[in-house]
Amino acid sequence: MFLLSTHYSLRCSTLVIALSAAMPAGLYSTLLMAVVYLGGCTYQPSNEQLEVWRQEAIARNGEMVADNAKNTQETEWNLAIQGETTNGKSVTLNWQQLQDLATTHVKTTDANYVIQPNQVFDFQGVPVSKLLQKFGYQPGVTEVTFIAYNSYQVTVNLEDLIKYPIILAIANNGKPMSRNQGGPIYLVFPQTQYPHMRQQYPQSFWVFYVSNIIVGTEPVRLRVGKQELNLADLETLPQVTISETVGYRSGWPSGKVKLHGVKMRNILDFAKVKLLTAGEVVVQGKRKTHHNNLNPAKLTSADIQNCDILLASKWGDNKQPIPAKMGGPITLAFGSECQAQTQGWRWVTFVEELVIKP
Ligand SMILES: Nc1nc2c(c(=O)[nH]1)N[C@H]1C(S)=C(S)[C@@H](COP(=O)(O)O)O[C@H]1N2
Ligand SMILES: [Mo]
Repeated sequence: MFLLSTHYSLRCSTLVIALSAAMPAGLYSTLLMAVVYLGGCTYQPSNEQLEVWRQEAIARNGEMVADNAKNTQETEWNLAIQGETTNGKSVTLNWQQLQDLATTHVKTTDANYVIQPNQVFDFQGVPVSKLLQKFGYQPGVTEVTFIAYNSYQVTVNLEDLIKYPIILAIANNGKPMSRNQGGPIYLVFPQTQYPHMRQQYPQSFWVFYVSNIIVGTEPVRLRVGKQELNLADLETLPQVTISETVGYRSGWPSGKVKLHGVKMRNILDFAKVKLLTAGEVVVQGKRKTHHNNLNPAKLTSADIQNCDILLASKWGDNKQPIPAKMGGPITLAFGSECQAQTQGWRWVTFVEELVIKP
């Protein structure tokens, strides 16, 4: 169990929601603790506010319980390795293959176990270095991005992954890890053996339920219905630049950012997709990490005609490619003239496919 990280206790007003989101299950004990902790805050939320948070927490918890019920079987869990591997192809390791590779033990404290921060656990798993050796990496790759089932992502230096036994743990003290321990696959850093890792890779780097590993950044590739477009295809289309405050979850600067890409309607024209008035396009990111998407990016044919909806592949003043660290190579972006309509739409990262519902 991961209880009350210290930084949550500092953020009184967000405590209840933060805790409920933090815990895959066990809502009521969570709420109880949260309420106890609120006593120590200077700001006292009203009963109405608490009730709103409670309802939000219950809704969120219900979703997570439903998700867990769907996916508790470890035999269904696999790990995709994608991006700039030696042959550039993605591979998916199934649970059996992962188990066979998971022969390394790392004895370390757990950055997330704040009740007894000095307790040492015996984590067993696959060293990321072993995967990098097995599947290779292309020259110039400097980082690897780990993506979780809940869309959370972190990026780690390739050099550190090669140098240190940073592992994808699948067992703790001889037992598979449950969801509320971060299982079935938990990114673990050997911070007991290498204490400098505590500062470099604190709690936020310990990713629960890892589902994808991206070596460097994937090439630009977009499925549109049954077709596949590449960078050269997209470069034949009119290039558009917007300057917006982005809605991506992590890795982007705050304030206005320039995004460069092509308009959704031009992509559909290029792919000769004809949408009827009632037609829809669903913008699909990485499938596994899509499960908890509250606002699927479903675009209607009117949205696509009337709005500047972009698939971006470059950003900033010097038009740099969007790295995996920022959810690239392709992200969904909305121009502000559609702000009213785009409220609630999701700025999808790692866009892989446009699912057409003509
Ligand atoms: N899969 C996943 N791993 C994650 C997170 C997350 O939201 N999803 N949050 C990170 C952060 S910011 C922290 S502080 C620790 C503890 O998160 P928790 O308090 O949500 O349990 O887990 C890290 N690993
Ligand atoms: Mo965190």
